[in-house]
Amino acid sequence: MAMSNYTDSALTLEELVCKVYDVGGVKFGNYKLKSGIFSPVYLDLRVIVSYPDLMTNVAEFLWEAAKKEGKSFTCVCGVPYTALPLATCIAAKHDLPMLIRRKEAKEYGTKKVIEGKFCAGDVCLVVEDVVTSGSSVMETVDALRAEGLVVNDAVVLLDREQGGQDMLYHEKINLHSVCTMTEVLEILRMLGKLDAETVSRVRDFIKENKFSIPQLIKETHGDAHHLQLKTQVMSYSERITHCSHPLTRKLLSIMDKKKTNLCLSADLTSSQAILSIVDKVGGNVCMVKTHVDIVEDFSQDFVQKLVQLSEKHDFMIFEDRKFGDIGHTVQQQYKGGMYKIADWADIVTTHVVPGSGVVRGLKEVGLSRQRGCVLVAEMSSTGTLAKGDYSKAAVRIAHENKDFVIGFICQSNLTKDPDLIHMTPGVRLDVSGDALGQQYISPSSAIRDLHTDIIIVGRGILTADNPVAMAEQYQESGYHAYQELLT
Ligand code: S5P
Repeated sequence: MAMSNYTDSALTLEELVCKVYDVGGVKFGNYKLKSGIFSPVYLDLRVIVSYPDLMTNVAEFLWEAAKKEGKSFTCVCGVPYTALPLATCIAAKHDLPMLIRRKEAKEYGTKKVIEGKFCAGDVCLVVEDVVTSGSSVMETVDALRAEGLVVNDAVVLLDREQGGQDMLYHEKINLHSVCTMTEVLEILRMLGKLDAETVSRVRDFIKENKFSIPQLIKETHGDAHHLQLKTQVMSYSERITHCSHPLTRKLLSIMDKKKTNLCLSADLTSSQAILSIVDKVGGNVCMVKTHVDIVEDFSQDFVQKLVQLSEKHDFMIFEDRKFGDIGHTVQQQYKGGMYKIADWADIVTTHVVPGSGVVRGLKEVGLSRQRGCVLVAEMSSTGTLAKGDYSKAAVRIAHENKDFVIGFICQSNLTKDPDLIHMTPGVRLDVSGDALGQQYISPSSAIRDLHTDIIIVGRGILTADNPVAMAEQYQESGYHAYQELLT
């Protein structure tokens, strides 16, 4: 795993995890839990309070994780008790008013549950040490919301990856974590503090002890009627209110307004042919994806006309360049050469094979031009190597660069983070593949079963007898599957 540097913190993430481990905050063995089951890992992060240096470092990591997406908060509240000192450190260092939630309301005097000064509408960040099911975070969220505070975000030191993030997402809370159990295991293994067998035992335990959403809702709310699983999917318009990236917001608002989650992959070799089909189906799509390096008569005039069409029909332009070199090289490829991609493409794709430097390189060029990029986290082709740890690393890189990364090319739902859009190619109504390893699924299966956000369709439309009617069919099919998810 790459060494992560958090600029304002004195420690790297690896050093932080190592310190937490060294002071006994994470233990490996065989521990009986409250529920009676035995766990190969035990977390006791209360111990952190005995190490003031570590405590302030943990607080700083929490703050940076919460702020990474550029969010702002008017107050902070720790989940009692372990997170109280952590919230205090954040409040003191960043001059942010703090609130305290009482576990039980006072029997006398004011009977307040939330102590501290606040107004309805104040935006509160909830801080917690560990999230397992999400239920203790929700107790604090519910108490704050009951007082009229706005709570959309919670930050934890460690996500045990047992379903808490899904649960909180379901309750309209974005969970930010400094690290996940998988990352802790990777770091400790890398530092030689854990053997491979322990790592795999813990991984298996986590996998086998994941909570389902209905279980989590029961644990959080108790009441049987809450077991009715509410929709896990936000509508496009609802999601806009939960995301901060301007391009994500713009894309979702186009999808909402035009009732489409279809991206046309305009893989044609003549600029005239591309402009002609795009003008015809522009009303049916939210994005048009190009491969400009296959256009035989490419010119800047062509891309200018494409930009005009994007304004006429209100779609975003997505150049599927799939960068894959060191940061310095991709910068030249992005802004220079004959294509000058950064001048006209709202979004570009990149592989993450080179590591996060490729994204940082592109970002230096694209950020000031309000551009975004999409990481190829998984591929549709037979035998793809973009899977498992590679895909997980792509998700991590996305989270670390959310000012520029707006989503993934993928074949599954990789994160519940509303800012990150899932875009899935290999979508077709009528065939199961091609002679070169492309594999297809249907639009409804992509949206409904894979929980992807956008279907990318090329030949399914381009080679149809009536491409316009076919684009309408894909639009309808994809949008209908989205509506089904909402109901
Ligand atoms: O995994 C992938 C990633 C991409 S971006 N599989 C893909 O097929 N693509 C692209 O999506 C591919 O380069 C092509 O432009 C489009 C799929 O085209 P179709 O004709 O098979 O629908």
